[in-house]
Amino acid sequence: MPEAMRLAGVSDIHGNLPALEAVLADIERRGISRIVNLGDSLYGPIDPAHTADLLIRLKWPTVRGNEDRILLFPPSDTSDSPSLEYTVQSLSGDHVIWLASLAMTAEAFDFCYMFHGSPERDDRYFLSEVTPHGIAARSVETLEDETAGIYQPIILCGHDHTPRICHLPDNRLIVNPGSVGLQAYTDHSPYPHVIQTGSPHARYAIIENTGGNWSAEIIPVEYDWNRAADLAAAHGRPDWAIWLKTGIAGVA
Ligand SMILES: [Mn+2]
Repeated sequence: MPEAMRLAGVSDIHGNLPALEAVLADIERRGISRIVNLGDSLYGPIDPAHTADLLIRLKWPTVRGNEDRILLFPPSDTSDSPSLEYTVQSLSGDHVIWLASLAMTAEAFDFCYMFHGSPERDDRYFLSEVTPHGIAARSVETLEDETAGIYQPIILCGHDHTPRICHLPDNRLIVNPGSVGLQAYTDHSPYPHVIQTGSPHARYAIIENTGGNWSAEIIPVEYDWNRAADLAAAHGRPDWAIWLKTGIAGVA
C-alpha cells in the first residue's frame, strides 16, 4: 500500500511516556511514518518532561489541547492540583516554547483536518456530549452540520479519551483515536461524568485509503501500566494510579 495513504493518529498522551513509547513502537513495527498528535500531550503526574523531549524530537504535526493551554497560562497557585503543580514544575523553557508554537487547528498531509476538542473550542467534547444523565454519542446529522466547512476527507479530534469512528454520508470520516495515556477519569463539568474504556491498554488509530475508500481502526496497545501508575501515585495522584491500572473510573 502506498505510504501516502496510511496515517496513525494519537491523542491525549498526558505525559504517559511508557504508553507513548509502546504506541510508537507499534506504529513503527507496522511501517507507518505519517503520524499526527491531537493534543493534551504533557499534562499529568507521570513523566511530562521526558514526554516533551520525545515529542519535540519526533516533530509530528500537533495541535494544542485545553490542558496544553493551561500549562501556558497556569494559575499562580497550583497547590490544590498535584498534577498541574507537578507538570508545571517539571517543564523546561524549551518545553513551554514548544507548547506555545502549537495551533488549535491544523491541516496535515493534504487529507487531514485536526483539532483537540471541537473546531472552535479546545475544551468541548465533539463526538460525544455530557448530559445530566451521562455521556451520549452526538448524531451523524449534528456532526455533518458542524463539519460543513471542512473539505478534507479525514477529520481528527480527541479530548474525551473515547475512541470512535464516525462515517459521514459524504464519505468523510471523523476519527477520535482515544487516549494514549489515560483510559479512565471522572470529571464534574458540565455535569458529573465518568469516562472509561474498561481496559488499561493505550489506544491510537490507523487510518487508510484502500481503493478510494477511507477506513479507520482503533488499536489497543499493551504497555507497562504498573510503572505509569507507580509514577502517578508517587506524584500525588493515587486516583490516576487506579485509572491507569484498570481503565475503569467507577460511577460519577
Ligand atoms: Mn483535553
